[in-house]
Amino acid sequence: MDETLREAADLVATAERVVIFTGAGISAESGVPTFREALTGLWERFDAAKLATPEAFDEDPALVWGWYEWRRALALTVAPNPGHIAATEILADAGHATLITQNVDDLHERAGATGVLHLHGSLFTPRCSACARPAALSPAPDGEPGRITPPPCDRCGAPIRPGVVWFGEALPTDGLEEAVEAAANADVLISVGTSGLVYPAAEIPQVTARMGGAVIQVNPEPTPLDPVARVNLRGPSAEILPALLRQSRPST
Ligand code: BJW
Ligand code: ZN
Repeated sequence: MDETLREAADLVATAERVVIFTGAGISAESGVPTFREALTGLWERFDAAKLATPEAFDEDPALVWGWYEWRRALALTVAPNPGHIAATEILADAGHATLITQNVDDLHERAGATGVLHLHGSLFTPRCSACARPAALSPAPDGEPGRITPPPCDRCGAPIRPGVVWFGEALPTDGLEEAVEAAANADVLISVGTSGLVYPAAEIPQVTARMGGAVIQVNPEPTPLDPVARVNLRGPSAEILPALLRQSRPST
């Protein structure tokens, strides 16, 4: 048996407080493109980092709204993969568990997770770009992505925007505080499928390590978190997380 998997499984099996911290990589095997890898479809023509900004929305709201509506439609057609399901089960086995995600899809919830902390918001909570009034979702668009004029706010008429956190915007204060506290108190934090480049979220595993907890990283590629992680499990999360779950449970 692989020694690094055994070491990670022992850490998980003996931990009282477990945090799982996820990024785009956990949804990759469900068919949701990540941010910093080869982009497909619409993503090929536009730089995700430039579209995910308030400046892009101000300059061309129909382009940005159309891109997010296309992503919402895509998120509705895909399903949680074995990585999402194993994450839910690993947390269900722990005495005290927290799931923190940077993802704006709802695949953790659809895999049965509850109380998920969404640090970068959600594709499913649009709001007014001026007065922040929550807006109703219209039916998701069919077919090819394209420009869609955002609907006006019921209250003030300003364009509706996606309920996500763009570059330069503050993360939700309550969610971030809860996430930092859970990371600080974690015996084990499992970081899954994140490049660790976007702050302040990238600080979360570092907090666990600084406070003496063990960080396990699941990623097919090296990241800046490698030297901080007690164990680096190289591979796709839809394979590694189910293996970690199996290995961390007492054999019958
Ligand atoms: C697999 C896999 C498989 C592939 N299995 N793994 C400190 C230093 C430097 C800069 C900053 C700093 N503090 C703040 C900043 C600025 C900025 C920032 O971090 N910039 C850096 C890029 C340089 N941060 C911000 O602006 C943040 N706001 C802020 O700081 O506000 C301050 C403020 C305070 C008070 C008032 C006002 C302001 C906000 C950041 C928001 C990020 N938003 C996005 C878009 C969300 C909406 C959307 O989805 O469109 O969030 S950007 C994008 O990156 C998205 C993601 O959640 C986030 C992280 O990406 P993630 O998840 O790591 O994905 P990838 O694609 O990068 O990596 C995928 C990984 O998966 C790879 O490693 C693969 O190998 C792996 N993988 N297949 C497992 N099968
Ligand atoms: Zn409004």
